[in-house]
Amino acid sequence: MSLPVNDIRRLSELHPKPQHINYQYGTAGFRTLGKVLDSVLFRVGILAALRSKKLDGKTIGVMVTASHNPEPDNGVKLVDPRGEMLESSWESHATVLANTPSTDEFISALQDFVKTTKIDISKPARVVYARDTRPSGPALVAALEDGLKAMSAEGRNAGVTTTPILHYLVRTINTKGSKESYGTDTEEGYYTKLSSAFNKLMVGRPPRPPLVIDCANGVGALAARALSRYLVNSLPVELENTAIDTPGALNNSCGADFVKVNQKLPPSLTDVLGPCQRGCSLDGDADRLIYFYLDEHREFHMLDGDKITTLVASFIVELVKTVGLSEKLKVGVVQTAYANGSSTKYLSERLPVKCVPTGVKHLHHAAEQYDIGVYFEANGHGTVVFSQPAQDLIFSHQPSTPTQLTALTHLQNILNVINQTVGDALSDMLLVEVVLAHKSYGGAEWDSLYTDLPNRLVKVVVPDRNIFKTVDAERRLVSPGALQNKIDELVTKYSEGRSFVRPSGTEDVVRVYAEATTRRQTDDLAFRVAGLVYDEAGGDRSQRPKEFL
Ligand code: NG1
Ligand code: ZN
Repeated sequence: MSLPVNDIRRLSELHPKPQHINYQYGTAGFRTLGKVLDSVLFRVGILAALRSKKLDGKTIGVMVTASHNPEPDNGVKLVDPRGEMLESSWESHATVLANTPSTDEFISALQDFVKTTKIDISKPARVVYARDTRPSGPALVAALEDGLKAMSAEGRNAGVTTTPILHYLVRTINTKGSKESYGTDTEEGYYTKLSSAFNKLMVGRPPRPPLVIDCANGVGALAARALSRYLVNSLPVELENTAIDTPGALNNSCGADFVKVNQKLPPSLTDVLGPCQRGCSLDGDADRLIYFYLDEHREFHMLDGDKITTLVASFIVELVKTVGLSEKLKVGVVQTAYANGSSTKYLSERLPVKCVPTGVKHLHHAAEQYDIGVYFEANGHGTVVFSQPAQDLIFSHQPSTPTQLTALTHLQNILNVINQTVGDALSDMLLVEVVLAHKSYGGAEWDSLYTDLPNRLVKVVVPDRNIFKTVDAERRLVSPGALQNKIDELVTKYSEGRSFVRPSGTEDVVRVYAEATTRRQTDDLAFRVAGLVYDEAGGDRSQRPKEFL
């Protein structure tokens, strides 16, 4: 059997590739302005079908979203059968196929690809797809559906939903009826799985003051509302920034990225959040979560992905110890270079900690090397993964005391609250709430585990970010030239100074991170390094942003 070339040709003509645009499948799939993604979505539809055929008809996921990015942006990424990110070797195939200029060249690239990758076209193709609330979403989904149609793939439209729910659906569909069954393959199945485990964990805990959830005016608003119906007796919530139909509102002065980058409360919550009340922000597709609270002087305190890691990992370690399984279940943590130095210090004194390059796939894979791996990016994206033997042990172990039995039951329920496929703001939120309730912590007690070093993240626009090459989990540059030496020299002048530079995988910029002991020193270091980057990358000196000194 060969590719249905006629159908592909006919439908491809409806989705021509714009000239002069070079697409790249980056760490979060293809991501750029929604209005230039039509041809990409059509081609991704075809690629998803081929991926499914290659994997013997397993269901592949496609998510249409641009996450925390501005509303006019959109994007698309593929999800592999266990709910994890697309295998990296296929990322470059995706890039090649998206960039072939004409229908004829696209078809011949497809034919080469099918041959070299040894794809059996006669196999079935199954794809489940969803989108976030972006206005460009419906048209992009229609283009994706044309790609599926061209391949006669079986498509299941999961509608408007969060990225982590789509990942959950992919995993549940593919494990249905097997020993590794992960739940019911519906949104309702997701809410039921998470909430029933959560509700069991909250039995007997004192009532909690309401949690304010900033939904970023995105799809998280729909999911948080649906989930809250299952939490009436366990967790009172107040949903804010739920305007999913207001043009321009998505991620605008709200959401997890706004809070993390600006290190302040979304203005819309100023009159909502009371002193000592907990709040949290989701991002535009609800896979990132940042907590915060105001102290009694109404001063803002942020609890980011590093703080979540610390809270969650410590609690799991305690439970494992109480159950008496410390020898058999090793808990480890995975971070990136963006983790606050204080968090790395605190965690390394207690647990194995690994640093990997940015991008969920790196974190996820490293976490899978532990029996129980906790990973979070500082920006609030993360989860906990349990190896299959660890899960089997947790569900088969025979405790010898009532205390052990209680701890084991908690561990079993914790496992069901967690969305192991990918970072999931709502699942992570439930997990955090469980730990806070069990430890009787408010925001301040949680925050006091360690004190963040002041930090600053700056973007630098350069003519070509690809000249920036890094090593050592992105902590050191090997190109361009002597830039790393200059950074090293600068950093020594700052107490507890740390700074690194890497090209973004999702935006056409270079990112500069800096931390030091005071806010002033941190900002100074960040902007000086940004200035070095700008000069070294051939930026026009007269255009150099004034804050780069
Ligand atoms: P890039 O643009 O490669 O820095 C950003 C985030 C990543 C990850 C991806 C995917 C930072 C510094 N970087 O990547 O952590 O979340 O987006 O969305 O937060
Ligand atoms: Zn996101």
